[in-house]
Amino acid sequence: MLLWAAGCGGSEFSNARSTSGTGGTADASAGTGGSGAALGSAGTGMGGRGGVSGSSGSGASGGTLGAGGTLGAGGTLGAGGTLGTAGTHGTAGTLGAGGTLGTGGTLGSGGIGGAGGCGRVRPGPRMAEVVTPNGSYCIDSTEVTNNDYAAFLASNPAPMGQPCSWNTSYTPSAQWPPTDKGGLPVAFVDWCDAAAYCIWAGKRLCGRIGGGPSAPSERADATKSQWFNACSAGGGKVYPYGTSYNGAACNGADFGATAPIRAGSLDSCQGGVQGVFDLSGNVWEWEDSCAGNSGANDICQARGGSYSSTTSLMLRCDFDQNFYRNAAAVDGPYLGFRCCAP
Ligand SMILES: [Ca+2]
Repeated sequence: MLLWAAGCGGSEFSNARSTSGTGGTADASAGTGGSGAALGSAGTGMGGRGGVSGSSGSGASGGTLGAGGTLGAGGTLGAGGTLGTAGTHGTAGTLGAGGTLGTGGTLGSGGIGGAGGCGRVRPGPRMAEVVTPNGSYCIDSTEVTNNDYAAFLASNPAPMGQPCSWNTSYTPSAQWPPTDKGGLPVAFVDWCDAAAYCIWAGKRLCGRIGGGPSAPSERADATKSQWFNACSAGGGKVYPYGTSYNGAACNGADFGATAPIRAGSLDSCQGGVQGVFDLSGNVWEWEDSCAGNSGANDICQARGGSYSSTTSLMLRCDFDQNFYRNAAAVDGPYLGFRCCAP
């Protein structure tokens, strides 16, 4: 979302409010500014547009675009700003005033593109940004719901190739169409249904930080597994809400609901990333982490436990449950998914 590729002042920015060449400011999630590059000769230089273009910040407002440059001989224009790291549900940044026409000024460089893009409008749940030392990514704030999944089916999605060429239908194997479409997590889906949905939504099934699948051996490695990193807040938590088990926090068997609840409806089950819900309990969540890449009988992992998980162990962030890729004999009302990006 590079709003300003380079300074280009002139009369269009003659209503400058600023005489300073500095760029604008960004919110806390904004990146750092690029420096200005010299340009222009005396008498003909053009005002640059520096500043910061905040994009959607995580829970914050975007940055502002800095003011332009100065008028006068030898004046300098503001250094280019930065484009804020994109995040979730932030507001767009505002534009600063343009620079005035100067002579011999320097032209500010453009900003730096934001890394996240989690706030971009995509089908399915709103996404939250997860920042890690190994790179940032986005994760769905909730499990994918029946409503979300119905939109996918309505698109008449095409079959996938291997390892999913055996999967000729994306329709859940039971309870479809759902009697209650109101935000309950979709279930009765196999790995390929989940993967195809995420691709359709411009996302991917949560896998390895940086791209590709996460190896099953990396299930509790916060530097590798997107799902685990988000659940454990970078490895610092055992459960998304803390280090000690609380049977009343999330929808495991101890919660007593005995069925899935509306995705994201339980405030006490928020975390490890702020604004992300139900990483423990409600429904298991397929992960892009399989042993083998052959087809229906590959062993793939699901994460987080479900409403029917009777032990705290199964509801931990570092636990994984093995299922066949085609979910044969085990797909049920307790098995769903969420997506990540990129
Ligand atoms: Ca869950």
